[in-house]
Amino acid sequence: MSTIKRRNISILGPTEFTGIKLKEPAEYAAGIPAVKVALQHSFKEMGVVKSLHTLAHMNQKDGFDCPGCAWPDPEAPSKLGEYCENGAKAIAEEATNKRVDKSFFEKYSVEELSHWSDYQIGKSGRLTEPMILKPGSVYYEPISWEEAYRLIADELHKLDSPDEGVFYTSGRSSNEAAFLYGLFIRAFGTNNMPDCSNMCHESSGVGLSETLGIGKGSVKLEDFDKAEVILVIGQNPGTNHPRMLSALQKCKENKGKVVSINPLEEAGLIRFKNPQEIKGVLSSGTRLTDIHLQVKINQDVSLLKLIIKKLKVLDEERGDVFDHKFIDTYTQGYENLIKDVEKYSEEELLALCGVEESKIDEVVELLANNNKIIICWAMGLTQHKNGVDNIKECVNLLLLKGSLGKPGAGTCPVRGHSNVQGDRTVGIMHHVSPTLNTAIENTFGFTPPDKEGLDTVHAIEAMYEGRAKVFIALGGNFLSAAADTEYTAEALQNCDLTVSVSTKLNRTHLVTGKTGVILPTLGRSELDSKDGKPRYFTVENSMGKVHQSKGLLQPASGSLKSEPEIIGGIADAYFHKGHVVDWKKLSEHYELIREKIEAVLNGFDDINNRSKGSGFYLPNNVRDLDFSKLPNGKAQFSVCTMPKHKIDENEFILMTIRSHDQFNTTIYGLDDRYRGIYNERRIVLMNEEDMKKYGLKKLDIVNLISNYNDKERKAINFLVIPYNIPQGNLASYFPETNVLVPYNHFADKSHTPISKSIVVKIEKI
Ligand SMILES: Nc1nc2c(c(=O)[nH]1)N[C@H]1C(S)=C(S)[C@@H](COP(=O)(O)OP(=O)(O)OC[C@H]3O[C@@H](n4cnc5c(=O)[nH]c(N)nc54)[C@H](O)[C@@H]3O)O[C@H]1N2
Ligand SMILES: Nc1nc2c(c(=O)[nH]1)N[C@H]1C(S)=C(S)[C@@H](COP(=O)(O)OP(=O)(O)OC[C@H]3O[C@@H](n4cnc5c(=O)[nH]c(N)nc54)[C@H](O)[C@@H]3O)O[C@H]1N2
Ligand SMILES: [Mo]
Repeated sequence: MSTIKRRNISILGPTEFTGIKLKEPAEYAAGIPAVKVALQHSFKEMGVVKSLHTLAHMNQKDGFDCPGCAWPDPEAPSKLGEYCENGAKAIAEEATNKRVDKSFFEKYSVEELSHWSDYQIGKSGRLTEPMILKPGSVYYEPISWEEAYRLIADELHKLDSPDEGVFYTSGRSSNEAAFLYGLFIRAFGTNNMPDCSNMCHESSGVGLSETLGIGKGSVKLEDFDKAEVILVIGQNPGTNHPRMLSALQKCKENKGKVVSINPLEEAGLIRFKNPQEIKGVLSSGTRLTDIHLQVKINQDVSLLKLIIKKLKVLDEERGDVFDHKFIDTYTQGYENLIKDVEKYSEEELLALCGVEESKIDEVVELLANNNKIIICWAMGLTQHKNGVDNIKECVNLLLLKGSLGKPGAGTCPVRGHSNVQGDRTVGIMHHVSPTLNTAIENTFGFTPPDKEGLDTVHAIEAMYEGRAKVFIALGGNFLSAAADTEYTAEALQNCDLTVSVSTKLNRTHLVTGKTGVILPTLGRSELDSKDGKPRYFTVENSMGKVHQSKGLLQPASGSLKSEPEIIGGIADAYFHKGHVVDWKKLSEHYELIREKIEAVLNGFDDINNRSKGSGFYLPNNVRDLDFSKLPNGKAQFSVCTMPKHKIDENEFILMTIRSHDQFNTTIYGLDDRYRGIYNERRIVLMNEEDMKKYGLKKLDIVNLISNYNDKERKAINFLVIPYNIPQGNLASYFPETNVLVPYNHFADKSHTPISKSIVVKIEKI
């Protein structure tokens, strides 16, 4: 161990309150307030002219893809602009006129900055030039690109094995950047490619692959127009995927029904006033949710088992409730599934899920009478110990109804980051794929490693234990996004070198290895050109469509480089030109990268031409009802486990969720407008009966404490807010509560941290 003094960094930042104001939760999403807030954020960060110019090009065919969520664009985007309030905030955050430059870093030490809140850190502006934090120093100083590449290459050469390197990816990187990054990491010799997906939809990927043979959803946007029933489970689209509300609205206009399954009655799912339609703004809007099932946290499997059980009874009476022809032709495991649901009594399932039976019966009736069914879900299902089984139980329901491979029906895991799905498709993956390795070897002439790599939770453990020493991140904010903040901080600080390729300053830049490097990169919205010629890159949306994205704004600084160029620079410095791949050439010519993507991966034929315009869909075996890669060539029914929580008398289950004013760890503002919470993030939502039971009043201050394997973790200073949430359940925001999530408790098979079901005690101050 070195003798260099550790920096005195505040890992969690300030815990003071910011001045809460409470109102009633909203009764509708979007409408005029959304337009107003979108423009307020945009004007504040970019000024009026730049705002209007920028927003007009977002999600248009010749423009750039929204850097927010991965919801697809309609074929004919609205003339009023195809973006939402939170997309406008995402772009305002990136296209801000504020700068974090050399003088900023001369003024503030990392120790000082670590006492700022994430909100203040994020609002400082865009990074402008490469910076280095030298061992023992507390001030970042400028470093040239060439020196930075050389330093990184030297540290990589010093490692005893390539497996001592960890290469993280967040989901905003383009297909071209991610492909090149994955290629370099494999050429370097490791599969240590943790990515944000490990903390996000990994449970969906595993659950869907094992049952249907593809880790992606099967629906297309137009299926929403045709669906008879849409179940939205464990997802808050009003905040996190606002453009999905227009798709739900279309379903409603076509007489479809929307069911939401959520411990909270999220305002965004109640009623929607479409800001892109005059009638949407002026009228009372469209009622979206027909039936809301207020399930207890992590009891979706018991609720779904109960629904399946009740459907079975009806099927015995009517004979046509399940699609027996579909079941016989395409599936395997029906008898086991039925045997499994018969093990449980209706009463016990009802008590576990905590939902009113009459409402469940209404949903059962809807499902019995219709078979164009879509199930949408997000983090409310994936971030639990039984996250994979949550997904598989949804697949069970769709298989019983034959609701796959037909218009208006299918699976819809709603992705998070705007290109998280694409990054995985083009090779960001810690598992070994023999097919991919062979294709890389045939195309490039080197042999990729065949040892399994580390995912996010195991990479943290390896860094903590000194088995990994260099951490490189292509985007993201690893410290604040990952579980167990203090443990993760220790892990990063144990590294010899941590490198972040970033657009904006965040806490991971402050909690570094002995040496820390920041490499500033172009954002989505910015003009990326080479020799005066604009370049474009491609992304894949939540529904498997690949299309181009072309920035147009003047870059935040003349010193920024694109992500592919940065990867090429590191690779070139590492290999000293002594490698079969011409990294520099490849990294500068995105059309060459695309040609290689086409050569290595299935479904990208003629990508250079087909990605222009509205793009093309990648192959999807579920759409074609082709299950040939699965056992016996059949889609698989699954017997799903029920969650087991050991909860003492005075313990609760806590879900860590997003407010309306954040994008993951980027805090846009301090309001959660739809939930009626203003100017404060340190809050915990609690049922009024529970408050009475524990003698708590509105705005009392409490600490939240988790205890796993005899290790107590504490998050301090939260204001109690009475809320319509099931008894025994709590909700609070991430990243503030990430300190409570134990790094070594995660979903079976997918290893996604249990961020939505943390057992906690409350301590009144
Ligand atoms: N504006 C904005 N957009 C975003 C993001 C953002 O932070 N801000 N993040 C992006 C990313 S990376 C992602 S992954 C997505 C996240 O999108 P969401 O998954 O919608 O985000 P969360 O806030 O985590 O919300 C989870 C929802 O699940 C519910 N829930 C929690 N536990 C359970 C449960 O056990 N059962 C059920 N049925 N419901 C439960 C919560 O009440 C909440 O409504 O959004 C993407 N889009
Ligand atoms: N407790 C709890 N923890 C969670 C979750 C939860 O629900 N609860 N959700 C999890 C989920 S779903 C996810 S996806 C992860 C998110 O984990 P991450 O993806 O690691 O985190 P973000 O906050 O999205 O990363 C934001 C940073 O990305 C950088 N950035 C933005 N745009 C670009 C770009 O174009 N290029 C580059 N190179 N950098 C860019 C900026 O510097 C910004 O500060 O968090 C997970 N953590
Ligand atoms: Mo995510």
